[in-house]
Amino acid sequence: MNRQFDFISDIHGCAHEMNEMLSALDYDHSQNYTHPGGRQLIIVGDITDRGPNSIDVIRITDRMVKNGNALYLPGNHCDKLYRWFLGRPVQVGHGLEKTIQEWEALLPDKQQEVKQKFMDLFEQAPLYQLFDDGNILASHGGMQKELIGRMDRRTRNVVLYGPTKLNAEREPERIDWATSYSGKPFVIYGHTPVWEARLVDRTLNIDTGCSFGNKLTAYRYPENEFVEVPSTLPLQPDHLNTFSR
Ligand SMILES: [Mn+2]
Repeated sequence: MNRQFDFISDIHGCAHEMNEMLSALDYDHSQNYTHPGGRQLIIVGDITDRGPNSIDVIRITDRMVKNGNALYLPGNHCDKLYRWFLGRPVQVGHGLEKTIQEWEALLPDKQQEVKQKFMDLFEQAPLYQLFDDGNILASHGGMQKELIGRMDRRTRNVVLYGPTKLNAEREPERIDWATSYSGKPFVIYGHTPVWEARLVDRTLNIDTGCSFGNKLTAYRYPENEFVEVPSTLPLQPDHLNTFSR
């Protein structure tokens, strides 16, 4: 029998809502978050930044991945935190400052432990993942037909940042790629916060802006069901995108 999955994305330091979601989905907190039905949680990137408890989200993710109860995929915020841990020059903003602040407040041995957990998670994560004999594909920023099966630099950029085009200033700008996606797998992604999970043709955006005060959404496969947990953070409507379809 094929395994059953629960996809969530863009937890962004919202450990409280993540725990609520795990309870709602019946993952057992006392058993390393094992699901009694053998389900697996698929975390589609951006586990840290903006929210109040990024360190806890790293710990829970690490524990679930180590016990086989979750698969973690990277997002652009994860990539930035990874590069910061490596000591590379990164612009600290867009919520990364909160994660750093939380991490710096830890005792040195805890700092080392959390850093190691996160680095291991990031280094061992696949860029994106196919499920159910290639019927489903999960990728943080989205996907394009011609990139499926590839692991090169361009694919990495699309996975982390979503498909972009160069604007008049020759800077990359996000495009609404979902309306023209023509690949075979059904793509589950996040990265662009929306008010409600957004289904367009064979694409599903499940980033419902928990860190911006909206909600955390899980998509259950193959049941094709949604489970939602309201955010406890103040609502920031300006950060939630509205699309015409
Ligand atoms: Mn993102």
